[in-house]
Amino acid sequence: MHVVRRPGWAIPEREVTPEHLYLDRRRALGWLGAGAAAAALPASARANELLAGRYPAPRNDTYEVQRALTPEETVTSYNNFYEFGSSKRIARAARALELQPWEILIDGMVAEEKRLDVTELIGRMALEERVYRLRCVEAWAMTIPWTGFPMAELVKFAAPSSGARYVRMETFENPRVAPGQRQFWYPWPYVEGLTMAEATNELAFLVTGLYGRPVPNQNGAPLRLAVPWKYGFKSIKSIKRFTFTDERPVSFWEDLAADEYGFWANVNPEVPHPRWSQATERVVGSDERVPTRLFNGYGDDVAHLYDGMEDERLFM
Ligand SMILES: Nc1nc2c(c(=O)[nH]1)N[C@H]1C(S)=C(S)[C@@H](COP(=O)(O)O)O[C@H]1N2
Ligand SMILES: [Mo]
Repeated sequence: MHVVRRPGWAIPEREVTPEHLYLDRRRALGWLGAGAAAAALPASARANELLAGRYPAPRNDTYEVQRALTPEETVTSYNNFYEFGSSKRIARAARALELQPWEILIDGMVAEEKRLDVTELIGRMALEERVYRLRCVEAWAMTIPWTGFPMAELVKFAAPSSGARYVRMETFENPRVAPGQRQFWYPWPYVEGLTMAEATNELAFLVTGLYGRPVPNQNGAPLRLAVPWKYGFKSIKSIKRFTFTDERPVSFWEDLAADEYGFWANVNPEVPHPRWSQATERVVGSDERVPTRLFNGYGDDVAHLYDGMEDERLFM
């Protein structure tokens, strides 16, 4: 049982778009009972079918937010995924990503290196739904019902040694299917990292689904991160590898432009990006602009992680 707390950013569930609005639509799409037809589908669709039996997962109400849900159509058609291009309209290109097989490697400072298919990894985990806000460093925001499992469970499964201080995550690398990866001036593969304290904080979530079904390719299938108190670029998509290390990882964007995108990247309205203000954010799918919140509104859960770290560039 989850203890339901009501932190500052929480509101009663009825103020969030009611679940039945999208459950009904999903039923209307008839995706359930598609198992028999699965054999005729391409491999990527078949992998999704295998996992579809796990959905919808029970909602964990601890993480309600003060925003209406962003419409599913918007969440799945306005994306950042540079492997498939630098525009927001990469959903079609991302269909080329093959999800089966999808081997996950867990290595570095661990008791034993592990290689297993993502379906097996997800199969070991209890899935739940959480509604999180997503704040891109470009000053737009969404509110998304993710399905997944706490990153702390992945850490437990990995059994890192006591010397491990960071977890480094890496996206797939396959320029054959991802045209962006043919652009040699980017430091592929996409890399991100968290401290062990961040990775085991209860908010850090490994995403397998969205709106009650397997996460679509463009949103980071089959496994992506959601760390809602940080700018969106920290929430790495389509992860292949988790490496436990005592060295701070250099992330993709930090490697490209360290003055603009740092390791910590915690959301803060008072620390502007060098080229624009972070004071407000555009709510994608509406005409609204709203004030940005410190730690994207999740400070009660994470501010303590940064006590005594005033010398670090925590908000960029
Ligand atoms: N591998 C990979 N992960 C990525 C990105 C990317 O380009 N490649 N973009 C990041 C950025 S900048 C954001 S805002 C979010 C967007 O997630 P969404 O498209 O699901 O909203 O994914 C993040 N994860
Ligand atoms: Mo972003």
